[in-house]
Amino acid sequence: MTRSLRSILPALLALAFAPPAWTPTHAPAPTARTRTYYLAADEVTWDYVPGGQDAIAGHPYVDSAFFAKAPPQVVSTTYHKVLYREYTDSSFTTLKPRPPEWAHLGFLGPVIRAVVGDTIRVVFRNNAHRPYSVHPHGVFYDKNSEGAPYSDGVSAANKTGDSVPPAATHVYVWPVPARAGPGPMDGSSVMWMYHSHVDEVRDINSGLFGAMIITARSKARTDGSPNDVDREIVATFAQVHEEDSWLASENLPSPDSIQHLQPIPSPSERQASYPWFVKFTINGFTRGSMPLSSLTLRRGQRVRWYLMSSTNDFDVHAPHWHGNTTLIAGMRTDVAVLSFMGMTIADMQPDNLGTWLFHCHVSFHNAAGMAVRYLVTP
Ligand SMILES: [Cu+2]
Repeated sequence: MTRSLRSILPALLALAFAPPAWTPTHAPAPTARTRTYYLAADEVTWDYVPGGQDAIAGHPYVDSAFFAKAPPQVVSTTYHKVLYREYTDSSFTTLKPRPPEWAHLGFLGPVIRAVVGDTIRVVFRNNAHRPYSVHPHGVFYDKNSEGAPYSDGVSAANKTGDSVPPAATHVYVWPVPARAGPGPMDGSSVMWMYHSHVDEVRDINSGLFGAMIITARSKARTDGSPNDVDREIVATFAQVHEEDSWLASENLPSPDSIQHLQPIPSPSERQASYPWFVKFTINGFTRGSMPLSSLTLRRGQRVRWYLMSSTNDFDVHAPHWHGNTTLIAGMRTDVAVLSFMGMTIADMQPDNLGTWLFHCHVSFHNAAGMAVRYLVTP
């Protein structure tokens, strides 16, 4: 063997026994791109208790359980609402089917997903009868993509996204910088909400809100989902005030009958007269009406729960899982804390088989139906 061959032999051997250069040790992080979503505000009917069963108690649904001091009343569970719905393209003719793993989203808009470094583009069509918008939390936006009208020194022509009239379309552009992605103490993904903000309270009570999930680039699959999570769930704890919806006049009975339903005889009985048209929901489901099939997990799965709340008085919640525990910011718990429009992430690896309660631990929220069930299978 020549001296020169001897000198390069170790390198040759290393090459011969090294894994091929193209063998990936991890799936490569996806390259940055623009992710376009076609989102419409549609007026649709939503039933808070499809099937009419109180799945928690195991008997037909009765709306009066919380209002024990008031005489039993029949209050409709069905309301005309304005919801964000996803379409396949800019023609807004074909609804994008919601995949089974997101069936639990209920009345929420679709999950908008992106990876740090991407740009989100939301083509928003207002199919409803008054102006609405899409206001995102967390991601970067200029004034034309903020979706919230207020006095900010910007001309109306340069902030047309603040209030999109009926039948109009607006394109929101939201870059996703590092500060919109996971922070030092976060896991591989974070959640932000998006909602209409022309009249924040009435728009949200009408139904216009949803969730965005942003994944760290080094932890993202090609579809943008976090590669160390097997199952993602979004759960919004919302006390929906139907009397504050823009569609209240067509949903609610006449003022006379509302008065009949809400006697306010004295301050001491105020709790008993709490408005009848408030729905205590998780994703628009109340008293266990979220189908169990939509919240079915497997033992050992790495499950990420993205929790958020809504904007009304008393929209402070204590999501509690029976049967399994979670990690929130690295700390073990089975009760999360949500303040108004709060967002929290809990990671669970279920080890306990069976059907389990998932409910708000605020006593009157729980009593009024803010509860669903989840199933852990082998
Ligand atoms: Cu609650």
